[in-house]
Amino acid sequence: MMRAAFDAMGPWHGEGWSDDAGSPDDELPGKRYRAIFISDLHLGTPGCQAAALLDFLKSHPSDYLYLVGDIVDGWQLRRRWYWPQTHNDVVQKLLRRARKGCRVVYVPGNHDEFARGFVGHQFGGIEVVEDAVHTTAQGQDLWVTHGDYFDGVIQCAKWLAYLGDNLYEFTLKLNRHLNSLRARMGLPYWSLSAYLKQRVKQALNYVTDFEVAVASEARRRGHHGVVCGHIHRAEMREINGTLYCNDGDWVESRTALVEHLDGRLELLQWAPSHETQGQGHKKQVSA
Ligand SMILES: [Mn+2]
Repeated sequence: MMRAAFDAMGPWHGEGWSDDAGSPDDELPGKRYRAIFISDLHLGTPGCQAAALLDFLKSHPSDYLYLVGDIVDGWQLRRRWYWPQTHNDVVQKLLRRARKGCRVVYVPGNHDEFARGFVGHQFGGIEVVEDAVHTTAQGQDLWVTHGDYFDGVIQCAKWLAYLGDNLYEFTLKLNRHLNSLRARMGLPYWSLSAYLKQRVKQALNYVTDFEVAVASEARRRGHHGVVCGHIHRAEMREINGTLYCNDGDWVESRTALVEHLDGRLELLQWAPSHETQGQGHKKQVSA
């Protein structure tokens, strides 16, 4: 596997960020982060919230920008071509960022698996890697991967849940027959369905299964934590001593994981300006 480890490198921007002042896509005044992690933009689909993403990127310069997979939705584009100007603007913004000295690292996902054919190469300064290791300013090693390799776990759980669901319907019937039989035999009521419902609930918990699987693989590889996407569910928490971060998506939740200059990690949800009557505004999701 190709891997990028950039910890040894210092900051690569000087005071150079103002050199594009006056150009049409000026950075909006906003907080600078050490690193930004975004995934599941799904450019090329009507669901992609490209305008909000542009606002977010313009408002927050960073030393590192990780594109954690499903950036362009090759699956959807193959079925139906959809590429409005705002999606172009996002691509241009990313290229411009790389040109201006931001280290842009692209870890492809399953919807943009075509990019996996270009691992080890770079285009316009954007490096394509299979996965990466980001070291925070506090010295934490974070494994950066999209997360679709863990679909096996989810698929299996989904299948179990489906089986469980049908089984549940069946057991409701069985429960009635069983208990009328038990009553005739003078035995107390016992809920087979309640018992199985609990089992189905456990099977349905595939989000948790995914999170645990990703975190334990990160631990197995010797990292302090992991940054992934894929399931469109932003989250940041410790799982058995490993930091699990999911940066969410830009289809539904408009979320990003950011590393502050001091190494602190934070999950942000971006609210576009029309929702807040002013500058783009962010709120903390969890810490
Ligand atoms: Mn995905």
